[in-house]
Amino acid sequence: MRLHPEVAKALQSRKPVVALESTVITHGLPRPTNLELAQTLEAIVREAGAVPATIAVVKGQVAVGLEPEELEALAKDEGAEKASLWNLGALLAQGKWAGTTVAATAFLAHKAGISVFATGGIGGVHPHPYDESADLLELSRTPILVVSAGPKSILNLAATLERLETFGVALLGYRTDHLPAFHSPKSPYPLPARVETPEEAAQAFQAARGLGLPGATLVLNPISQGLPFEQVQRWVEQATQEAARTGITSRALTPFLLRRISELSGGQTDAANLRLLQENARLAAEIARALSQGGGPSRR
Ligand code: PSU
Ligand code: MN
Repeated sequence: MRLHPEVAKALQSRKPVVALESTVITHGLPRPTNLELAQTLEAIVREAGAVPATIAVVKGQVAVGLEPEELEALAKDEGAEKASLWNLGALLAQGKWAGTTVAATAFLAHKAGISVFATGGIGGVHPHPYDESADLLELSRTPILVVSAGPKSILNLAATLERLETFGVALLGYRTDHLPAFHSPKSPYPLPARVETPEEAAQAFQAARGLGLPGATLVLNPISQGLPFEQVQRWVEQATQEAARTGITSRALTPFLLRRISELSGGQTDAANLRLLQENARLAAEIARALSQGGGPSRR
């Protein structure tokens, strides 16, 4: 694992750092939007006073913080793999390039000593065919703070929320009482806790870490100008039926569904995805700052 010098320095001096995942770059968004977005997220984190650490697999090495040329090469590489926990070791051994999922990024960021991580939407339980993201299990055993706009809208939200509860993942609605639904700011499902400020989110995370709770704290940040929930559900239903009919499963399922609802919505879901990613990066940087001002989370 290679720590970028700027990231290493920030961690040493307890300056705020925000980890960013990279499957959204390699598999979540169309080219060349993906590169622009990746660069924009890093810039947003910097503007908000934190150091960005985009995590990816670069030529068989885990990189925590990428050089600009590496970010560009990753975004342009159509053969880049999707690194989750089940293939991470093999991808390293084989010298591959890969985007890291939420599961892999959370694991690696925590290992590197980073406390805050921003993504778009987390993976979860798919309605059909049977598929469940490794994000859920990893979030249950990695004490890191993750900012997302909710589980991705292609998922069975009720089942995903149940899983998060069962697995003991701490959930904080950011200025909301209901689970945000990625492209939509609100779903019908109530959350167990709510915070109003980055400081309150940081305090809840520190309290959980102080106890030594094993799981992540998920800050759920509703998209500011989202799409109507029922509308998105209709696109998702059609895309899901197509996936079932054509036999798309496993790690190909999430990328297929995201691309298909983007086509069905005339690009509206991609526009929403870009917006929520930027909003989450900003909030994550604010929380990272609040954490570092509070002395940082107590370590186990
Ligand atoms: N957030 C986005 N777009 C994405 C993802 C997240 O806005 O493409 C990625 C994340 O890396 C997440 C992955 O971990 O999709 C989920 O894939 P799966 O369901 O196969 O675990
Ligand atoms: Mn899967």
